[in-house]
Amino acid sequence: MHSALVFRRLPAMITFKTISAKVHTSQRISTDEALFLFTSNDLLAIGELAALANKRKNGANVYFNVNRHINPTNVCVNRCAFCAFSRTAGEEGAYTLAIDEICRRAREAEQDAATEVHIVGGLHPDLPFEFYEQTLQAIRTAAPRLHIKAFTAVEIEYFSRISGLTIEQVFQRLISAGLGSMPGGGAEILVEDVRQKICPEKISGAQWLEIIRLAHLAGLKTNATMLYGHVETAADRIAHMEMLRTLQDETGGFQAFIPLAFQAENSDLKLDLKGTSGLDDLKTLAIARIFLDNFDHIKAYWIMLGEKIAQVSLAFGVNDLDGTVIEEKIGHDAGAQSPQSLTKEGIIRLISNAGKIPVERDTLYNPLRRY
Ligand code: V47
Ligand code: SF4
Repeated sequence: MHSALVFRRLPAMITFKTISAKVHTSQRISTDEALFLFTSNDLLAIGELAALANKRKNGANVYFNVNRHINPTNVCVNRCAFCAFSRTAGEEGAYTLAIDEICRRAREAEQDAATEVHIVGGLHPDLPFEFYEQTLQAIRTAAPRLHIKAFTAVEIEYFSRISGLTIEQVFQRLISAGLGSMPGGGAEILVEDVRQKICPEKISGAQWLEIIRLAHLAGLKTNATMLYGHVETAADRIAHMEMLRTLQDETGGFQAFIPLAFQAENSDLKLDLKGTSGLDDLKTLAIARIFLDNFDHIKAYWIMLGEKIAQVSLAFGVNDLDGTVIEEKIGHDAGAQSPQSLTKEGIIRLISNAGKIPVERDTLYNPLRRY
């Protein structure tokens, strides 16, 4: 009997040993294998594999930069359920910074030896596209040595809607005004039914990916984040990472992958959610390092993780600790217990006490100084 049944190939059995063999020989692991790792509680074994994958790419180097976050406005028409930072126009606590104030903060950062400003904000119902364009131009004049990393894919899509420009034209205008690269926010979980629960007003996962693809084609490097620890499953996290891995195969435009641990306070999701555990944080970072074989950098964002987990993560495949940040609002409005900024010396200490080499980098990962 020559039926298809007889000759069908049975799926290979997934064991930790088969995954380990793949990582040791630099082979890509499958989504099923990543799911297997999420169901394992052998954190140290997963961490060891992630550390190996990281060592091959980055040796003992751990990167950080000296940067400052500026959030021009917290007024946002989306009001995502997980976001404690945003306000409706006119609500108590709503603010919008004048361009002069944004420039003052950028100038101050440059004087304090920052190399980057990281600018993201809400989707304001009244500000025109020119406000954002002029903001970039004004920063470039006020603090010409700073690299401007600004605007998520969500903001870019909004700029296109409010200006009538295509996404490509928005990029051209912003790059001409001084945009140097983009952060990785707004990705949340790219799976649609999760988005419907946590951010129904936000652009779809497919739109996020398409705008990032166009950013990469326009020559901008970006990061990619993943907001985890709310209503999503392990399978959703893997589907999210799989979409990023596929796009990275196509464009090569992603620099770092940044899992963002959900902070539950003051958000509309808080009632039945507590946020993440240290074990989940480390496992997620380690699996990301193993699964995203085409990403050079896995970043532990100490603001959401706390300094201690961020430091321990350096033994679990992480090779980037973000930067000094200076004034963080998004995580702290949602109850993050970390400090609002770290000094450069503080970051260097975290890294060298973990037995790694602190490397100050610029936004595009050119090393500036090893400590
Ligand atoms: O997109 C919002 C997240 C992001 C909460 O690219 C929350 O270098 C946790 O993207 N709990 C903005 N997270 C921050 C961001 C980022 C941060 C640092 C570095 C980079 C980079 C990017 O913050 C949002 C959203 O996913 N967020 N609310 C919350 N309650
Ligand atoms: Fe607005 Fe961004 Fe907060 Fe969503 S996460 S409400 S888009 S500021």
